[in-house]
Amino acid sequence: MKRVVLIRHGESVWNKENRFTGWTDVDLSEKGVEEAHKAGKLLKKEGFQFEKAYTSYLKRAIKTLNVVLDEMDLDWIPVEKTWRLNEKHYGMLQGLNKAETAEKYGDEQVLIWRRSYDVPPTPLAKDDPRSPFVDARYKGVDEKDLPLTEALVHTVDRILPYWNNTVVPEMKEKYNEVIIAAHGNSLRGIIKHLKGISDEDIISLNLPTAVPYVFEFDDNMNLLKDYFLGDPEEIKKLMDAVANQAKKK
Ligand code: DG2
Repeated sequence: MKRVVLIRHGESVWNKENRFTGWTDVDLSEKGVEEAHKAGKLLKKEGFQFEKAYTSYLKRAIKTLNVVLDEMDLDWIPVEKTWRLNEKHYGMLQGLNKAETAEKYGDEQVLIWRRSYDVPPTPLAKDDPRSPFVDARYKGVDEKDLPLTEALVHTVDRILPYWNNTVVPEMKEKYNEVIIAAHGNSLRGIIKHLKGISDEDIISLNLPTAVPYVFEFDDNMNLLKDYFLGDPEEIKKLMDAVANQAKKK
């Protein structure tokens, strides 16, 4: 049996302030760091022994992963960072408060921007200071791959080549247990693919911060089952809170 654990980073400073983040590289809040410690302790208690970790180019995911691995005494394992695991690019919404945006444009429009499968927010200009085109970390990325906004479909399109050509072959060849530390929407994209969730049903999946989500596979990487680690009632409450973040006050 093979296991992949997906984990959204702990609460970020902008999650706390309820602002659209996307590719903005904000840090974890104090609570977010605590959540990462808690997740690491839980994974250790449950006996996970990761052999490799994958994460994004964004520090909220990287730092969460580091805390988790440290709690598990697994700081030494190989870690691969890729821009392909970055959060969905939120275009012109990046930096705006989610509830204020709902006041201005309405709950329904904001739900479309947050959760519709194929309607992206207005794109950033290429030379906007927030654009990946002016950020040194994306220098090695083919310009045609760099987004200025994304809907989930676009996020899935750039994650799947990484899942199919890197994670799956490495697991078939040499690893039984890996962890992927990433983001609410980039992980929703992977989950949609793994579970064959429809474009309509994916709208209602909301991932809480720093709750390990376990996927078990056979040796050929066919999915056997998936489950969250932790108290189901508590997790349900956290998921509902994420869903309600962008409603009018
Ligand atoms: C959040 C997700 O991403 O926000 O970009 O604002 O997981 O990196 O905190 P994360 C953002 P929603 O799509 O849930 O509004």
